Amino acid sequence: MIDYVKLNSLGIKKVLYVDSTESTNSLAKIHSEEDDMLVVAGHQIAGKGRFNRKWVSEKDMGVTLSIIKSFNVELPHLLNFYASYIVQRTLKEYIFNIFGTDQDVFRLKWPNDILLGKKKVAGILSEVMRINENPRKFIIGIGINVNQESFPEEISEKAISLKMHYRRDFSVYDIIYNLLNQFYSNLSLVGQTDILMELWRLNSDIVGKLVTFRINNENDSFKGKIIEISNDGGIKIELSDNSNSKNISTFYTGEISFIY
Ligand code: BT5
Repeated sequence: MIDYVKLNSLGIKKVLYVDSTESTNSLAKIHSEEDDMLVVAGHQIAGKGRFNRKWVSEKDMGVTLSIIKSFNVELPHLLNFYASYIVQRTLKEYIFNIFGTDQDVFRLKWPNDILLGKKKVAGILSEVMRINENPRKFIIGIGINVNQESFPEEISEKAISLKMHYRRDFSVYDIIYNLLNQFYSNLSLVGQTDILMELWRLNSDIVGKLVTFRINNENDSFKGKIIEISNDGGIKIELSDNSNSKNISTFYTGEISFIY
């Protein structure tokens, strides 16, 4: 059960729990006048990913929540890096506290995926409500696969849950509490881009990797090597174009797939 008093003590002012909704981000938008409000669902029937993609989850088997919060930030997309770092740190520490080991299996993948081994265990969808105002109101949607035992065929190669990896159940509510505790305890990082991005890089281990890069939902893709994740969140890729000259491009949006 959600312990509202415990959540209040962290800084959350309001909590809305629903058994089922289309998407917690969509529900949170209706409440976007609120600040420090948490919207949690037992089930999402139309969970959203980026670029109109879907987030698939089974009822009560994972974390599906959105945090409504104002931030005074120059680069709104850095909130994605904050949220993904917080999710990875939560999972790492939560698992370490249970097993005393194994926390290195959680890694960050640009721009905002959390991997368990080579597969995705959590994702972030943060949306800005009024882009031209500052502080801006953000809706930070977080999905974590906890006790789900399988995924639909189209994503079974790339999705994983804690249960599929550790072969036991975990408490979704403990994870939600730990997540919000980390989220509210580390807010100073949002104003310290250099430190945030250094922590993000340290927990990502993607520099030097060979990848296929695709810009959003476009069909075109190309291969290259990751050179750097810069402090503004951009990814620098050296494109493999068969010429001897170095062709390095920076991208701020898109998707990478590792070539193993
Ligand atoms: C994301 O998008 O990873 C953002 C996911 C955010 C979900 C949360 S849940 C609470 C809140 N309310 C919402 O409606 N959304 C947020 P993206 O990087 O675009 O990845 C989406 C892709 O991941 C899909 O196209 C699938 O390939 C894959 N996918 C879908 N469901 C998945 C799952 N449960 N686990 C791992 N991968 C999944």
